[in-house]
Amino acid sequence: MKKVGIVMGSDSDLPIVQKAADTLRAFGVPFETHVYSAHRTPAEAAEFARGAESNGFGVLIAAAGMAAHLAGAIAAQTTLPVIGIPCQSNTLDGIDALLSTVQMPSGIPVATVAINGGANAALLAVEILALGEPALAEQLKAKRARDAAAVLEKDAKIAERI
Ligand code: RP5
Repeated sequence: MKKVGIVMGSDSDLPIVQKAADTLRAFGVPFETHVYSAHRTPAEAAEFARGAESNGFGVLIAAAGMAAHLAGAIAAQTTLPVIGIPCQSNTLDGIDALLSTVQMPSGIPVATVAINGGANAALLAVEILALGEPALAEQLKAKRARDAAAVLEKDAKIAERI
């Protein structure tokens, strides 16, 4: 199975990235995690992205906050699908990172998830890999069924709590 590459702009993004890593681990999807910044270590970030396809990656996830151009900078160096996670910072609540990540000019797409959306970034990566991995597709369907059952269980109990 192809790997998922997770790049974060700083180790301060780790709490968000951890949700992505936990989700990938739950699906048994292999992944690698790196700290490469688009502005502090641009050469390393670009080199990782340029070599990702030949190094066995199928999808890349890039998490960054503030003026978050990491996902776009990674996407510029590869035709692998890139998923951006805008990370919340103290000053603008993540709106800065959301707009920086989602507003890519035409030609270089970044599939942007919600602010701090680590779990959804991983689920989207699994969905992409599942196109060529029927067993993963079955796992995704099973998870949806479990999630739905959990909601219906809450529905059945909600009257007792009011
Ligand atoms: C971004 O700046 C990082 O992705 C992080 O979200 C933010 C702050 O980085 P640190 O100053 O905590 O290293 O590049």
